[in-house]
Amino acid sequence: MSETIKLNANNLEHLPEGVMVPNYNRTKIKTGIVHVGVGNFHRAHQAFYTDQLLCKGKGNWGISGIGLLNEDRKMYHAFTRQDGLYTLMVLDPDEKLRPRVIGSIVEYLFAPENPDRVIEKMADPEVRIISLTITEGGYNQDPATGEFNMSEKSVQWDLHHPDQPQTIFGYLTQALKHRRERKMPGLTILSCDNIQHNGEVCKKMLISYMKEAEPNLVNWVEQHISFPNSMVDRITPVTTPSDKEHLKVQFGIEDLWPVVCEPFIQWVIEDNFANGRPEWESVGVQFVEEVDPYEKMKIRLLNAGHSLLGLTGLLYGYRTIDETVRNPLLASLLREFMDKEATLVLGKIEGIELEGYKDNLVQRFSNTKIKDQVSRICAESSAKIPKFLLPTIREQLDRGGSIQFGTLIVATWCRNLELAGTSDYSIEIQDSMRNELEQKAKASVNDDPLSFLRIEAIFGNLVHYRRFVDTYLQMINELRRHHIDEVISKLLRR
Ligand code: CS2
Repeated sequence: MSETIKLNANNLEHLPEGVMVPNYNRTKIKTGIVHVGVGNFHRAHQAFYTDQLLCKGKGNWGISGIGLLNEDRKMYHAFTRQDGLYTLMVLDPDEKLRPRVIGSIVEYLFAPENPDRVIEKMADPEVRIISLTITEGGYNQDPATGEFNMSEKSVQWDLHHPDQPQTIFGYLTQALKHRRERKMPGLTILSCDNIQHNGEVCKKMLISYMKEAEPNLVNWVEQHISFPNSMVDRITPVTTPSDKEHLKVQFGIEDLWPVVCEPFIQWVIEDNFANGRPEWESVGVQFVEEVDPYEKMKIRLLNAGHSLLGLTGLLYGYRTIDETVRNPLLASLLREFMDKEATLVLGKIEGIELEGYKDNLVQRFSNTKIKDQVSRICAESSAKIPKFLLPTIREQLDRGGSIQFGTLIVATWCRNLELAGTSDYSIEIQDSMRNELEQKAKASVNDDPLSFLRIEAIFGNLVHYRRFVDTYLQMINELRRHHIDEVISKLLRR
């Protein structure tokens, strides 16, 4: 294709045939939803569901996107240049690609530039839902105690500078304070992160912050704000230059930041909305009374399965998840972990046939078009492992069940950190706890064999469980002596 078109509102009607575009008048759409943390995942998931709803003419719920962090400046730039539009490319191995331009994010505010505008937006009477994808670490929960980490630097900043907050808790507190003072109705705060009981965790963290910052507000929040739990699912890799090139060459669209994702999509939400909600069920969202079993299943199988493939895959030198799962040893390891450990602590889930769910997961991981990055999966493992994996190990320890596959994941994580920075290892660990992780992992080689497991903020009291410690020591020693391939083969033969 020789001519290319820059994506923006004026050019929408000039896009080539075969590209789906919003069929609604975006200038007339109200922002009933404020969404904090507009990354690729939100753009492939909630914004897509909402776009479908707007296309069906069902309700007037647009999204006002918020970038809270300095790192969101690049997204701000893309949204400003493209009037909030972007292209979603759903990559199905069996179907022809049909890009879709998403229009549901009708506004984007960059908080560091204008905190007041963001607070006012959240307090706007038009806004009835504030949804969040702020990552597992964004809730500032101490994994060892489950409590809010009040000593965190930006939390301390917010307590002393309530008008110029940096954290989500500071923003929500100011906005809700305005809503109460202005005698406005409450709203729903909808967490969409991979945390079990995400709504409850979000509420607990916010209330803990408020008890320090605005104790008088707590009662009002308890009465007027709802925090539904939800389970969200769609694998969405980091956008690569070749994704942009693909869109440009095949479809003639110049998009600063398109999103690619897999065909699978699921959103299960507890139907508990304080001030109305979109009719998302008409585009496939499931509203249920109890989300817990779905969340648990997804986090303990898919997310933990991802960490298993990612952390072992790094030791092989694989770059993408489809590569890892094509290795028959890793595919068997994944299945054994799911069947012999994770599944045993799930219980029954209504309407779900677990064997089929697991088969489907393996298929999703194998999608060769997705090229989901091992580096994405392993990033911020310090926030993921305590939520995705350690609860399974704990529950299996309590019931006297197998822990060897889960423990291998922990040992593999430590082994990667030991190797980081050495000449045999070219990967850079991306983790906000990186220094401490690397230091403790390296110290475990010669000084204190348990120094890694003694990181209490991650492992809590697991280091006091004899069976876990013995299994871990055996695995880490094997990983130091043998290639990962040998270690896994031996484990699978046991
Ligand atoms: C991944 C998730 O970040 C991770 O480790 O497991 O981003 C995963 O791809 C999504 O939760 C899929 O819904």
